[in-house]
Amino acid sequence: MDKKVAKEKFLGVFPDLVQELVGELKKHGMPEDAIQWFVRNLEYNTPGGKLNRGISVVDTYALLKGYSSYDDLSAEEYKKVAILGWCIELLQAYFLVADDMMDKSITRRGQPCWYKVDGVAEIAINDAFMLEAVIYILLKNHFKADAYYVDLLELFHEVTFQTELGQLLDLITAPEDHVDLSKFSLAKHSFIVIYKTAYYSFYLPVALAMYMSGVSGEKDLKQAQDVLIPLGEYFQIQDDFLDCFGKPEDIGKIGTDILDNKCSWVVNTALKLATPEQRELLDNNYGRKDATAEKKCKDLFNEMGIKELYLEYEEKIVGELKTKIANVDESRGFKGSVLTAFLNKIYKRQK
Ligand code: GPP
Ligand code: MG
Ligand code: MG
Ligand code: MG
Repeated sequence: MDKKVAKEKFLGVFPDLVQELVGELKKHGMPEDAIQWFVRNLEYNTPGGKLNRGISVVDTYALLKGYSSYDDLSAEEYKKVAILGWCIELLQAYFLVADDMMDKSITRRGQPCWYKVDGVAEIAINDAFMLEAVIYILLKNHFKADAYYVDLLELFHEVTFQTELGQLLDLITAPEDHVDLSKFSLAKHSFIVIYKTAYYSFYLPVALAMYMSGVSGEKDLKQAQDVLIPLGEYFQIQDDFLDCFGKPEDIGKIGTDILDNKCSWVVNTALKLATPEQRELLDNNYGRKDATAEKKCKDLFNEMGIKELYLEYEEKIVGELKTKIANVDESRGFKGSVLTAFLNKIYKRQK
């Protein structure tokens, strides 16, 4: 399926869900201005991203069912699996609205962060809660009669909690106003990115598709998790690497991790190898809101060969992931190709 066509089809489901949720507010007798606010919250924060997570629920489901194209799914079946995809996009919207307030960010997806929009401010906190709450309304409306309904609920709750654990550690490890590199380590980096990103971005879409397709025994969920969690960690390490070494015209943003005192893979790798002099340079220049200090850190990272270490890491992790995928036991209907599809999407990505 062509990527653009897949996205268009997925986006085509969203207006129906907005209408369905508006119906829920009407049942409660909410006045028109409140309904309009809610619709604006949904539309501003949910469909504007790449939608990779949501679309991969549909793609994974089709692969597990042995369908060769979306045309093999009935309209009803497509809508149902797409709703699971939209539930991840709602979860992501909820996280990002809240995260932007915690991080005091200015823009997101090329527009002002929701809390920065005129008249929104702290109401964004309630809006974030509502983005989360409607996940469970959609699940109830569309999956209550299915045997795996409780599995879906438990999965969303568990993954949400894991993401919150990652967010907590992220926030207390790199406070904005206080640089303390002794709080950083590659082990802490690994914990943060696995909890903050890998569970909801990589494991969740596949696990949802597995429940809906019925290929969801404990052993198979574990096989998926054993690849998708390290794969999600690899994805975030790429993100950290590109923040420092990627070209803005490729990555579509200007990296700010050094200026922002981020506990990124790049600085952690440098800290592990730094001589006392190099460490002092980092202590004095990392996380300062200052372009000259940022340049000194970048020059040091180049001098220390962080780029080469990244390429070494990449070959090593990809080799390990390929071996794990090759050893997947497909006897119960799970397919290694689901995992290969994810790996191929990110290997050597420049953006
Ligand atoms: C974004 O990370 C934050 C999350 C994915 C999780 C937020 C979790 C909550 C429980 C609110 P980031 O701040 O490192 O990335 P970005 O640069 O996109 O803001
Ligand atoms: Mg943020
Ligand atoms: Mg954050
Ligand atoms: Mg980043």
